[in-house]
Amino acid sequence: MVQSLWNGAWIAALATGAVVIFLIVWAAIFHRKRKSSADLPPQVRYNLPIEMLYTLIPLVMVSVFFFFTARDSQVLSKVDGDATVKVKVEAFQWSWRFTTTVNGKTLAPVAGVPVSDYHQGPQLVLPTNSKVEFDLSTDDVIHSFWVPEFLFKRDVIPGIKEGNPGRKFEITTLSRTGIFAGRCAELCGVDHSRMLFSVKLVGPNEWNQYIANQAGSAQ
Ligand SMILES: [Cu+2]
Repeated sequence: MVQSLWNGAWIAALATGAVVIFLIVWAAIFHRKRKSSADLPPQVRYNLPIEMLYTLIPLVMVSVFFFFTARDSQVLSKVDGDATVKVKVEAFQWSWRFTTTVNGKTLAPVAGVPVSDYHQGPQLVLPTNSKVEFDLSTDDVIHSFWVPEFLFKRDVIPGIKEGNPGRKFEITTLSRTGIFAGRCAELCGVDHSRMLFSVKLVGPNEWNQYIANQAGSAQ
């Protein structure tokens, strides 16, 4: 859904750009000042049909952009609250703390320090093909939770109380195993660029093993 919204926006923007560039070039070539006459061409003012046209066309274009963005963001930001895996993401200057709860059982938190390579940052382990709920919070400044591979990013804003739906989002499309880079996408201070982490997506066997290990170390 994110990919097709992105593609659609680019196609619409390129089409708009092509029309605008065509009009500029056409006006520059066919309506340039000609040597033969020194007079100004007829000056048109208050042409109502033309003014209505160039008010209406941008309005229609903005409405189309708005419609598709609003329609998709409503679906993408919907939180059902019934995810079996819930992750509490706490952002701070300058790293992250991840606390995962699986079927009501909370695992040992994973916290990091500023690093220059995302492999060295805190690692969030998640199962593939499950619904995962994220709850984002920060006690200092605005950060932004971003895993580029998710095609999704959400600002982490201080002062938003627990239980506020604006802190939460769900992802159901984590289908591929692997280790994916994550970062902070909101300039948050001197070590902002080192606020790196990784997400490791694992299959069911490895996931069960991970839960068993983490539950043990939490006790
Ligand atoms: Cu940050």
